[in-house]
Amino acid sequence: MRAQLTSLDQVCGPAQLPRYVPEDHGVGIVHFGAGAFHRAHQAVFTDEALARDGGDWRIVGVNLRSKDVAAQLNTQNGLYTLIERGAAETTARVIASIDHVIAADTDATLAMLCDPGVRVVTLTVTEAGYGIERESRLPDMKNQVVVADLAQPEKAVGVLGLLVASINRRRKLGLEPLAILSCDNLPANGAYLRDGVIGFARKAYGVELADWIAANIAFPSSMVDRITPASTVDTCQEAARLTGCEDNAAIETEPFVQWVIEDNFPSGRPKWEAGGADFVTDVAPYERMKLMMLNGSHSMLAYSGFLVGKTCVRDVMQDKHLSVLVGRHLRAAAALLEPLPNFDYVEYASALIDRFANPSIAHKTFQIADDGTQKLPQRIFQPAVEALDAGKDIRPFAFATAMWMRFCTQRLDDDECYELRDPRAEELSHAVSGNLADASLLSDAIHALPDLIPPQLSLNDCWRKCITDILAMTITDGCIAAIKHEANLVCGAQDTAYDEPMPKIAPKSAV
Ligand code: CS2
Repeated sequence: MRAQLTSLDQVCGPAQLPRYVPEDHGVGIVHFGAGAFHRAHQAVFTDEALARDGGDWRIVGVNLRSKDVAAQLNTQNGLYTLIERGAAETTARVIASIDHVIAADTDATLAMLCDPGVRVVTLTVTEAGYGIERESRLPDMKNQVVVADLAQPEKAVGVLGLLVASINRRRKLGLEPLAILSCDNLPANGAYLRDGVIGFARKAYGVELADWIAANIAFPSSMVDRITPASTVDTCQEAARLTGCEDNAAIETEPFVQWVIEDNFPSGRPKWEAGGADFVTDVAPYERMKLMMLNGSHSMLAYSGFLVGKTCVRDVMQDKHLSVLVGRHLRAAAALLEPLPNFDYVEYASALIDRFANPSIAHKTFQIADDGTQKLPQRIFQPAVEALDAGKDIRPFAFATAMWMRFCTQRLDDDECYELRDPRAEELSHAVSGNLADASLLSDAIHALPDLIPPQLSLNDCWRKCITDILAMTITDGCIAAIKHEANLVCGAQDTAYDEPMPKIAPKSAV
């Protein structure tokens, strides 16, 4: 029987070991949301920064609900195996940047956030995890956790409440100001979190603390990228092969990794450049590109792929019809982007296609399909509004939206049902019920949901007609037929014509 990974001395396999002694470094970062993505991304950049530049920058994770990851990592003294699966080879390294993880414990979280060594807070809590209203960027009073935390701010259990309670205490203790860095796929994630935190502080503690936060706490924006499927039994088996140890916290990811960060850290930061992070003055163009191209096409392919039985993104990319639609979506999104100096969207799109097709990464379409109401506004609806304004083709965005609506019916063509995992699932199910067989009624009901599809789209006849037509075809002829029909529109020919390689991507903005 293998020993469990609890110390670096036990590792006896090809996996690389950290090039520093973890115990020599103190904690400087608290991270909210220590799931697979964090372990494949920020923790790895920090590992590299510790190796190359040292410093007291180890991480304490905070998971607000789940206790599983904390239990796994804490048993292993924070150590875990990172498996990088390229199309041709697999490599592994043991990451030691996480000190420990706190699970669902307000006192321990506040104590850690008020540790004088902590100067940076990072977050990957998903689009749905902030409790901030999208439009107003104020605390979301429909969110039960936000409401409860506002009533008892010192007993907070949510992101905003814990951040504000700790800032209030740190201020009284005279500790260094924090930089709070959102790493979720949201537009202007820094400003979004800043407004939410300030709004919460104003309501819970009053205007003085709110003003102090506005003047002292930094909320840099950042764009993060690394395709990271949920770990499986295979992941742990592969980790065991590569480290000689049992590792219940192992994760697998692709070789590609990117982090673009606004450089605004009042009390210092790790040298994340060591891991390849780019520090820029304006993250917005990178964020738009990633949200609209990678995440937009991801959502489109996840809904349409799942509906026709494609379990993983790589399976979608093997499908000649769906891969044509991925190419179309990438071109349509790229055509909305301003040119970025020294950056080629055509190359970016080709690299995305290769990453999606990576045969070694089993990224589930059902996983990406989660939380559509939280993801589509920035990935699909906003680009659609921009396309309308610019007189460009809205069809790719309407197609993605129609496939999401069809997904919301929770019915495959053969009537098999599946779970709808979305914070607004109840509202969606209510909108869908009774309208399953009528595309027009179904689309009306979903368009009528508040704060979801922007009025520029819902009041536009052309948009509404595209959605109804596509949705109707999925209902009457089935999803496979609707996808084939759509791909034929792109290729302007019959089914067989696009055995050819995908047409070359040439967005206007890139040339
Ligand atoms: C995906 C993202 O699950 C999803 O919605 O689109 O998690 C995607 O894999 C990452 O943003 C890649 O960086």
